[in-house]
Amino acid sequence: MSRTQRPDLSHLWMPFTANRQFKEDPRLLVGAKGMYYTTADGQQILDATSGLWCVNAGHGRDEISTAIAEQTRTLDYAPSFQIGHEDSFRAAKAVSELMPAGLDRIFFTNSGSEAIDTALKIAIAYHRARGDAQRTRLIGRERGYHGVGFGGISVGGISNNRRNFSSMLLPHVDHLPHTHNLQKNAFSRGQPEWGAHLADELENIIALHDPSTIAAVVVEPMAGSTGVLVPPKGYLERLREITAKHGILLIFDEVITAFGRLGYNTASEMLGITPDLITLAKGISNAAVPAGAVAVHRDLHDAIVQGSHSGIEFFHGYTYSAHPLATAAILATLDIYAREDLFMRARELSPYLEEAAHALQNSPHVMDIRNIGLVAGIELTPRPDAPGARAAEAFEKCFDRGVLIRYTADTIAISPPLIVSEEEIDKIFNTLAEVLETID
Ligand code: PXG
Repeated sequence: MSRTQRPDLSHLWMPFTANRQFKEDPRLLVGAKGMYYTTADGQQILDATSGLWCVNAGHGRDEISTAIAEQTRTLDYAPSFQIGHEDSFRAAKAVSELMPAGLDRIFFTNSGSEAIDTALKIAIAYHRARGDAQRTRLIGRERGYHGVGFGGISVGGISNNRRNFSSMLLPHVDHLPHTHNLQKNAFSRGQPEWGAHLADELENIIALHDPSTIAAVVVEPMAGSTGVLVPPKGYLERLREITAKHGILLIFDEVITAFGRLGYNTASEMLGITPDLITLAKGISNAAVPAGAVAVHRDLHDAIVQGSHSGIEFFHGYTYSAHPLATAAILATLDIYAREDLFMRARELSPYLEEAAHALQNSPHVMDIRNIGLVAGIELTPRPDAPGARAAEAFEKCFDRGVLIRYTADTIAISPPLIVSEEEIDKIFNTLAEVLETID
């Protein structure tokens, strides 16, 4: 099939995409380097979203490409069941070194969705291994996004993702209220002051179901894809206290927040709160190869692995768990993060990003701006008859002017690669400011 002609678009069913609309006016990428994508018609697009929150070291990193290319020549694939390859152990150690103390047992997956389902299973298996088999209830949060597996959508709190499947989600799941409140927290910089008490709702849910039935609570420290919801000061601390008090595991979904997005190894490190499990993906491999993982506290691991009589201790895993190309990409990626001190770079740039984002306060339609680390959310007032349409228009107009942004409903999310310069931050927000002036 010729690769010089425009491909036939009809066969691909695109994920989370308005397929009919897209195919009428497709935006096609053909290349990426550093901070920029190249489109099929030769336009350079500044990537203000790190792809989908994942290309933290910037695009087309030679060290990663070389590692992948060499790997595919020396050991293209190795099964991970009852046999191993050396780099899988090296990659697990390298990942564990970035995790909070104790979370140093790593289970590899291929995506964030798989990481979440794996973490939920580990939580259930842990309680069972300790003779607490009645602890099966899971608690997520409204507006949580934990991927698209049945486990992930069950604990997730996004109606659109759940609607078709509402009768067949995991049983015994409850949800905390989300923490978004514009009356109290509009235009907060960093963590909002108001809202720690929303964590107390967990006590009510626990009392309702009885603590002895609850296995785990799962939240994103910062909810990214549902509109950049920054945790109120003290909120996550309180979730940690309450879960610990009742013997309930706390899972942080750090698929977006880990690997420097907030200027630290993890949100957990940034906020000084240690959960029992952390889910990872995206930045773990700079997205060069699909990869994910769960970092598990060694006590959980030991309860399951040492606590088992003999044979396979945990009946779970993927053909591609610790795929050699993924572990090669992970090792090369983590090496770049360390060598270039990119997480510190993100931390140092975050006040600049905060200023640039909040400078949009008086632009048309802006009803909130929020930020943490190298992330900013700009929420627009929805058109009364067409929620989401304003942000969609901003997305298209920014793209036409050479900047890729992301939007969910009417919230625009900015999360550039950690190699972004101050000039590029200016370009992102100046473009957005110009575009907002043109939208009615
Ligand atoms: N957890 C979190 C917190 C995520 O953000 C997943 C799990 C699922 O990961 P996978 O690799 O299975 O997609 C995610 C994914 C967006 C956007 O527009 C965000 C995600 C995926 C696609 C789009 O913000 N996050």
